Amino acid sequence: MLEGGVIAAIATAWGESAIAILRLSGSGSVALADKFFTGRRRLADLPPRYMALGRLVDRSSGVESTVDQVLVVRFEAGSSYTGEESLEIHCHGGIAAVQRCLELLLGAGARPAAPGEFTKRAFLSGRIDLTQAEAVQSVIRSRSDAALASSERSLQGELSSRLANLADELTKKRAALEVRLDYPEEVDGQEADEISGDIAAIALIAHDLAKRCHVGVMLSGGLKIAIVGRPNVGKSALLNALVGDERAIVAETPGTTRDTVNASTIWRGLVMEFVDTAGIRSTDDEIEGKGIERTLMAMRGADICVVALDSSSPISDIDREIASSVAKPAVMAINKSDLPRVASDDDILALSGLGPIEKSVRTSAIKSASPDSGIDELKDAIFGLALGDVSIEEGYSATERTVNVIREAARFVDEAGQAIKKSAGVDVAGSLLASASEIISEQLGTDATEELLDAIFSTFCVGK
Ligand SMILES: Nc1nc2c(ncn2[C@@H]2O[C@H](COP(=O)(O)OP(=O)(O)O)[C@@H](O)[C@H]2O)c(=O)[nH]1
Ligand SMILES: [Mg+2]
Repeated sequence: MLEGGVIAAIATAWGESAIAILRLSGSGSVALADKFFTGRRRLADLPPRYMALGRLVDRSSGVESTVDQVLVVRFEAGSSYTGEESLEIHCHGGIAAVQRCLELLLGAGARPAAPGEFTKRAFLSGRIDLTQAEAVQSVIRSRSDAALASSERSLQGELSSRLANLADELTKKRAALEVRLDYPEEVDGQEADEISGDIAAIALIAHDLAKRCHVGVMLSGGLKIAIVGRPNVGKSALLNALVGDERAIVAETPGTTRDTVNASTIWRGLVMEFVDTAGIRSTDDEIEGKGIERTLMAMRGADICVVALDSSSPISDIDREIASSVAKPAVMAINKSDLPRVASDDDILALSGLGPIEKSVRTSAIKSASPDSGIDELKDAIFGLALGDVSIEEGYSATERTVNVIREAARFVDEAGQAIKKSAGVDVAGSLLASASEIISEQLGTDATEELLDAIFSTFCVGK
């Protein structure tokens, strides 16, 4: 539960910097800061959104001592980030000055803000909805221009208005079905077709939105890609080539990569995090055995796999075993394309039928500097697989939770359509649409429970 009162926190990152900013929010913030502020006028007399230069002074020992020279700006209730009376104090950066300033404020009755509490207050006062609150977090976490753009789209309310539009459509359709219930005669074939057509259109909106948000999740969280394959096919060399850096040890002796190595690169705005894994091989060497466990684990944690092959040697049973154990959408890297080809096309083709391998690219990891190394094509293939038919400009930053909510809503709508088709009745369809609209409303925050709010805001940093 949120308590009221004045909350205070450092809003900038910890460490040496030119300035640091403290935030105060809640009724009484200005009076509280005025106890320590010495300037040409009192903060209470300062026009809102104007900065005043002054000092924060500590008088607790009976002698006045300057804690730091500061710039202060105050915001009035109704026109601040939180919607409450609030204040920002800009002091010198580093650790001591900002920490002392914070201690002064806490000593005078301000409470240390909980993680995300400023944004939570902004939500509770109706300044932003839940989707926008989550977007604040993804703006902060953005690591690429594309990630930032998708976060800004969500923050500006584009995603919220699409969700609201979806909720609207659901309500309208439900109302129409309820009217239909007042006429108890059976739904005839033509009418059923019409209703299920309308429902299918709503389902399409929901599925499209879920896909766009999934792209947003990948944009902000990065795409995890496990490079798997038998020893010596060039997985470590591929990792180095993909990120353009010597991150993993490349060696001629099979089985040298015994740990997993992570490295990332940004490709067309998408952060790609590659995990190089130990080669999968039937072995009784215990250390390598652990490496294999890690491979399977890396594959589990990955969004996408790169299945690496060595085209200069015949396809083996281990290659086939690996291909059939792939459980994520995968791209095949037919590596060592600079060497004479030994693996037969038929054997390679047969591999892609064993697992969810959707594309294949010929690569030469050791010729990564050359334009025909296939490395960029490999990244493009991964990019295409991740985004599907959604373009990066259509992504909406969102959390995994949001994507699941929208997917669940889409499933309810799908089921409603099926209910109509199977003549299970308009009442069944109506209640399925009601379930869909309920969870969308919760997502928008109109019905959010305290548990949900806590789960969301506790992931924020303090001061946000
Ligand atoms: N000719 C050629 N050699 C490669 C290529 N990729 C990797 N290698 C070599 O294959 C050996 C094994 O590479 P490495 O990346 O350690 O394989 P890993 O065990 O799958 O990680 C090393 O000697 C690499 O130099 C390639 O594209 N072409
Ligand atoms: Mg290796």
